[in-house]
Amino acid sequence: MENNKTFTMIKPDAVRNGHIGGILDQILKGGFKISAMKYTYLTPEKAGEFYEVHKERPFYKDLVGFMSSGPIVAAILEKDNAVADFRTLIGATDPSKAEVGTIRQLFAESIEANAVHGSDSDENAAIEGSFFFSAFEKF
Ligand code: DGI
Repeated sequence: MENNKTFTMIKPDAVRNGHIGGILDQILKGGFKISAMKYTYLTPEKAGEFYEVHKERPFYKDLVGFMSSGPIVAAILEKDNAVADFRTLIGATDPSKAEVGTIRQLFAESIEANAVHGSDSDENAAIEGSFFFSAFEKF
């Protein structure tokens, strides 16, 4: 499986707070190339499907509500070692624990409204990318 792609979303909090430009700037400065990108919206049904792996967790309902609360930016990013390097760039899930200078430390509000998503494996990066993009939308 290729290890040079990851999938990200700029979440509704970051879009609402005007951070699309700032986050894309950090992503590009971090050495990632944008292979696909769209400004879109997750319905509650689609958000529930995307986060299906968390459906037994206590925060699932709130997470689905939050992720469908406004527009998002979805993107496929390309770089060597993309999944691991992107998770380093975004920082810990809880922004109060994220390293200084990471995207979540700079732009996130809380553990739920944490500004960005980053895939956790090459396999999930491929699945998540295909959730949003068809073959002819990826470069
Ligand atoms: O891969 P991550 O996004 O860093 O984290 P994850 O896959 O463990 O969780 C997915 C999302 O679920 C995360 O970005 C925000 C939300 N989440 C995770 N843990 C908690 C949480 N939301 C709340 N309210 N409380 C949590 O403990």
